[in-house]
Amino acid sequence: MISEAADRRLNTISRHLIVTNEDEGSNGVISSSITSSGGDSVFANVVRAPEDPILGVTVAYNKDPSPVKLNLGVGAYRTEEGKPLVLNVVRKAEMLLVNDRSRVKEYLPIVGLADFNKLSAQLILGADSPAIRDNRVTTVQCLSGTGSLRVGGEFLAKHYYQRTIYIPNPTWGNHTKIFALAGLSVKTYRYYDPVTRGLNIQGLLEDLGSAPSGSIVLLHACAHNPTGVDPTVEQWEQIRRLIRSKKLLPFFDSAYQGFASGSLDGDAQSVRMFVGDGGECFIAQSYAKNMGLYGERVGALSIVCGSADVASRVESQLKLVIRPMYSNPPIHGPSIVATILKDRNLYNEWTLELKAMADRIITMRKQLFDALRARGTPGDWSHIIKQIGMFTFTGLNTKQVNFMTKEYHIYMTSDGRISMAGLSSRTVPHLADAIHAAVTTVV
Ligand code: KET
Repeated sequence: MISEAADRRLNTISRHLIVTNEDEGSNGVISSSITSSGGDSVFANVVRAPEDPILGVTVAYNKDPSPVKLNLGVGAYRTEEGKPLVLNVVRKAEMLLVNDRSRVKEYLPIVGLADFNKLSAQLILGADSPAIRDNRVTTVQCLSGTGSLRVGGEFLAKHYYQRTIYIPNPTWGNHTKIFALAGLSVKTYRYYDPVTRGLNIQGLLEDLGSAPSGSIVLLHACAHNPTGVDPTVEQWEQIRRLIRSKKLLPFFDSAYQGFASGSLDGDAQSVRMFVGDGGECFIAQSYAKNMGLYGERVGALSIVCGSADVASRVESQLKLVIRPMYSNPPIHGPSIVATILKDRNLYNEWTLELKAMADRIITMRKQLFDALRARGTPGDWSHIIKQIGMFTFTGLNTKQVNFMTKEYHIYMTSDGRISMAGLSSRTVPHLADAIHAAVTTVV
């Protein structure tokens, strides 16, 4: 017997998977979904799944033998030499950890490393946050941003009266899957206007204005993925007032703190506006990008509650979500983060390295924009320098993307998003040639 709740969950999931298959069918990197010979396996009926629309780009890239190939798919920072970067400050922290003989590899508590949790809440909310001072914030260490979103989603599906979450259109592709699998019903609100290549603030306010009271609203704290379009401070204030007056519940995804403006405090401003008004909210934090700890899977979920008593009861329930999922989180990554965040010198060193990454991305924007202008590529490309964060939402269509992959060995997601962090001065001309050819030959 399948319970009604489980049944509803399965329906949501299968409905979603059908949509995803259709969505991804046109992506050049997706493999066939028809099974070949099953032999006598009990799994003979398992259908081949499509590759992930973002991580699958790297799979296709790895298979390409071309020496000029370029991976602008996944949002992962590369140096001018095109190499992954381990921050100096991370290496220093790791040396300190390795040389400290008192460190052991025991299990962490279910909620993770206490120091890490406290410092993470301070990083996003500000060290002097009244919510932290009043013990109204519960923070649990999770498996990077994705795990934090999922734990938050599972908690909401179990303990919150409203099951609908509104996510921006478009958004990071994994949001839909994370929240649908957590048991929430996923709807979208208007966000991006392809004509102005800017924020559709009117549409956003209308859609959130007509959402049922209590609905959850997913907001990108900064550097919206994939559009690179963020609300201005005034627009954030409009959004905040609407969300509070309609009693909607904000859920921030903060995957790029420090990457948008180069300033950790500047990029936390949206979140701090919502916490400053005394209301409740969820925040999922990732250290993948801003500390370059991608594969260490370090992140945190903070829930800002109305009182200290509620916060401690919420935390007790978060433990019941986490324990049967992965028991307790890993120890190495959060130890690196805590070492850096609690030492003034290491912290300052981190901010400099972070700023250097953000600045290199901004330089790439300028270089690509100049290269297209120099080629006389038709169209207005000023959005390349206006957009914020790791990505440019180019406006190239799927056919043009496929053309660039086939003819120029440039790999990117089929929605026309390019990871600016994957570019270098050396590869900008190749990309500009490809974009020029795509827009002048493919409709
Ligand atoms: N939120 C957003 C908005 C986001 O772009 C990512 C990752 C995550 C959360 C999760 O990151 P984590 O590694 O779980 O901390 N985005 C890049 C990588 C990916 O798709 O997994 C990307 O968009 O390329």
